[in-house]
Amino acid sequence: MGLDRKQLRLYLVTNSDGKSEEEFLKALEEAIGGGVSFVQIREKNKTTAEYIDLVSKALEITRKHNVPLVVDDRVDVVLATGADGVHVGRDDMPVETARKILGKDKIVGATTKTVEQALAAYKAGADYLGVGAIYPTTTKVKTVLTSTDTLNDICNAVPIPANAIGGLNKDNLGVLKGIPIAGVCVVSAIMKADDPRKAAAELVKAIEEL
Ligand code: TZP
Ligand code: MG
Repeated sequence: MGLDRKQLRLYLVTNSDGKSEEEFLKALEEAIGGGVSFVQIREKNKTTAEYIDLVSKALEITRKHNVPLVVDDRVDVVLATGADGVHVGRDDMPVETARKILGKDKIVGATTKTVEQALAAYKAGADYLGVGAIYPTTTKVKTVLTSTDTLNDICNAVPIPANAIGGLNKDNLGVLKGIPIAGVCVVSAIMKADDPRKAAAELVKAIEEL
């Protein structure tokens, strides 16, 4: 599946902790209704069977709305469910290996924190990059900050699209102004919102104003 840069504009990384399956799937569909254009399912506390089940159900929603869905880290879950691709972090499967296993038609995204890592991920076959954390985040305990200067350098160094991630919300995107990102990735700003549809719509507006 070819990835269009525009699809990365509002990228939701999910976290179903604290939500029933029904609540989680409803939040996902509402968020897409509000403007989420790309979804990454990221679960750290599920068994493989539970993970496959949740991704299969999430795919029914994302397919209906024509939104790509990738799975954090788990190439096996992508193969089992037919999801659109995988997102690999620094300690996950190497991009080259994920690309080899999934083939050219699946999406492979990678987290990078330096220009060197970004160039390596691009050469290894990544379709897009996630860069951060821009701000401190409570979602991921083990992460280091990436400066907006580095984000800008990465965007200019690689021909593939790059997104900003980490502690971002509708009120603090100003630091990204002028940086040629494809979009913004969020977890809490949508997953912890009382109204995920409204939260997504407000984020889209803030991104458009950049
Ligand atoms: N990678 C870098 S920061 C982050 C990930 C997965 C978490 C971002 O979560 P939030 O809640 O949007 O700060
Ligand atoms: Mg990961």
